[in-house]
Amino acid sequence: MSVVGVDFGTLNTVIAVARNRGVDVITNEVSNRATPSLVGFGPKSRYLGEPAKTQEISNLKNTVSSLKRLAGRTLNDPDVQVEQQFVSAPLVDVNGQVGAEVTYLGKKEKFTGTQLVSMFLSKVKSTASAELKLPVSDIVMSVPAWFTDIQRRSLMDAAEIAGLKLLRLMNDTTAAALGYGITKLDLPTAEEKPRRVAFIDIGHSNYTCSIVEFKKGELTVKSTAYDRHFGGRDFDKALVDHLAAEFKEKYKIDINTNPKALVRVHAAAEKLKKILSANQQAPVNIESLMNDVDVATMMTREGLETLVEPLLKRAHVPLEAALAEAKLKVEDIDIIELVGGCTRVPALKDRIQKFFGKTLSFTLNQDEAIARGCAFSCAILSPVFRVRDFAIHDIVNYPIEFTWEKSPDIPDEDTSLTVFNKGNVMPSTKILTFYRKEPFQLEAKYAKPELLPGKVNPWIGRFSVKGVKADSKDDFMICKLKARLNLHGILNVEQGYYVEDMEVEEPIPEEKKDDEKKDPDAMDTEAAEKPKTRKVKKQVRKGDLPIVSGTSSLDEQSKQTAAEQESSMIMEDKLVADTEEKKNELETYIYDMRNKIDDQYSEFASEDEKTKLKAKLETVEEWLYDEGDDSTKAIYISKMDEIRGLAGPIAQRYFDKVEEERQAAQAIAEA
Ligand code: ATP
Ligand code: K
Ligand code: MG
Repeated sequence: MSVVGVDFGTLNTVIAVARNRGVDVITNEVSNRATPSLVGFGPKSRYLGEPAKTQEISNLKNTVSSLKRLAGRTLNDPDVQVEQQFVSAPLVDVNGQVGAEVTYLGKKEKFTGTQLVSMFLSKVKSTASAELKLPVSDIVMSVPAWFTDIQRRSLMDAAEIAGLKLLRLMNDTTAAALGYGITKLDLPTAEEKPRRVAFIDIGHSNYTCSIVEFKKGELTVKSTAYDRHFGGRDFDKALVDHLAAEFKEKYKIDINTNPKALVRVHAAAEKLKKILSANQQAPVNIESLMNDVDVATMMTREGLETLVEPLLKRAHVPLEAALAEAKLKVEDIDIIELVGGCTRVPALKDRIQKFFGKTLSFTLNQDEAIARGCAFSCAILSPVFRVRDFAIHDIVNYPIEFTWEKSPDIPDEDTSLTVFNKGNVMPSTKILTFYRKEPFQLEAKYAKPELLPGKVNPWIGRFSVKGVKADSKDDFMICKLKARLNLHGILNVEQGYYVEDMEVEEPIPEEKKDDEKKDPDAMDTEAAEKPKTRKVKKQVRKGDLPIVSGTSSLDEQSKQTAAEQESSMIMEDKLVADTEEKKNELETYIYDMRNKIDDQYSEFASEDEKTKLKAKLETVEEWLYDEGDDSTKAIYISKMDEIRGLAGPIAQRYFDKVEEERQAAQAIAEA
């Protein structure tokens, strides 16, 4: 069984696998260690990952990016309106969730954010299994810490649709923290002062700071703060706006009216930004950007810093918030670890360093730390792998409350309770007690909607508790409900049961004196005495209460349908890829035979055979450039067979001759 960690980024996705020797980041089909998080749609198939990037500029309307930031959101959410600035395909509403409308197989189709993510995860799955040469199922994937229940459920559904078993949805910075802690051999012991590390992740779209305490074998997240709209793409956008204004003035072209030009300038801006991280200035040259105009300009690092000053001014905000929430001061932080591509920007490093007044640490691989942390987590959770356990205590970022209708029999009962507070440990289970004579319902929702991203609906779920009734004396049933904020950061009411108050007899725990404890013989004499007991009131579990849950997760039927749809799209993509491969093979074979027939095969074919073969090569080649340009796999194979019918016997004679010579040479050598 495979053990896989996935850092599903807004721009790039990194896949790490745990093997016996340790954790490695794997490369994709073009040997890159990161895969573009992109999905494209074409007339015959989809393009996932690298191929999606290759066709992006020529197929903007049918290419979708920002996948994870769409999952579980709604079209009218102001956050999603921000996303549309970065996504070239039109975003639309699909049954209450935001999705994209694209032209696929010649038809207009709408796919939800969940489906788009599942398509990309199918690709992640095939990339990982191609590298591991094993089927891949168990994965741990990272998400921004600010993701809510509905976003997390959408990602869980997407993974399931793609045929993956998500063992844990792990917060980005927590994954980085695990990767950090699990490899350190010098963590403080339980009695010592914990080591406090600030993990700062600034990626393409968001910025997170977590303060984490480490002791031997465990990590505890003390606080997490974030800016959902702060990342490399905002730097790119600032550069693009600047360049657009400059080109308008200098060249009288408006790139904002030309989507293709805009995307090309975006790509140039990202490249420019990266160069300016290492150099003081850099040129921008784009040929024939639009209206046949070539553009050329220069940019300095200082110029870029001036453009992004509004962003840089905000750089301390998540840091301050994380410290305040952890009730710590900058002096309390021992180490500041930076991850995420955007932490390479010198001005940002500068601001962060000034804030802490301490040298920053870059001991983790900035691009791979999160994927590696996820792979470690997967190894810990996987039954087939043996790793030292490392306890992870994450934190609740949004308080969750339960509400219910007042019981008609208990007039002064409260009707709501905040069960998970901000700052509580996560995962966590809480037992709720209700006194009821009839089945009842409760609802879970986020207690402070103003903390949620954009316009996320605070509603989490409705839970109906069945099988509740009064007992024979018309007394209340004491109902216990197990509410769990699980490993993924998702809330469920996992179990219901009822109890009865009963008087039970139990042994009195004896307090032993210290010297007695040390004397092994004392145990024997004690055991000989009859233990003293006492009567206590206890709640004894009597039976289960079934719970029917309604949450934002897809129902089984919809998931099944989506999974079948995904499988058939995978088959179609594969057929198209195989067809293309057969066509290429045929082209190569024609080219190869044409060379050989007048070269090494020449003396093994009669004139008549040569003429026939050459004629065949010519007709098939003509066919290939004509109607054969877009044919089926079976027909390409049959054309290949037709040529082989003529070329095969000639090639055979050649190989026989080669073999004869080899044997003769061997005989001489052995003589
Ligand atoms: P997110 O975490 O926001 O979902 P992500 O995980 O895809 O996004 P990363 O891979 O961490 O993001 O970082 C990508 C960003 O880092 C891009 O904006 C990229 O341009 C930027 N980046 C990468 N290298 C450099 C560099 N040398 N200088 C400046 N920026 C860089
Ligand atoms: K990434
Ligand atoms: Mg990231």
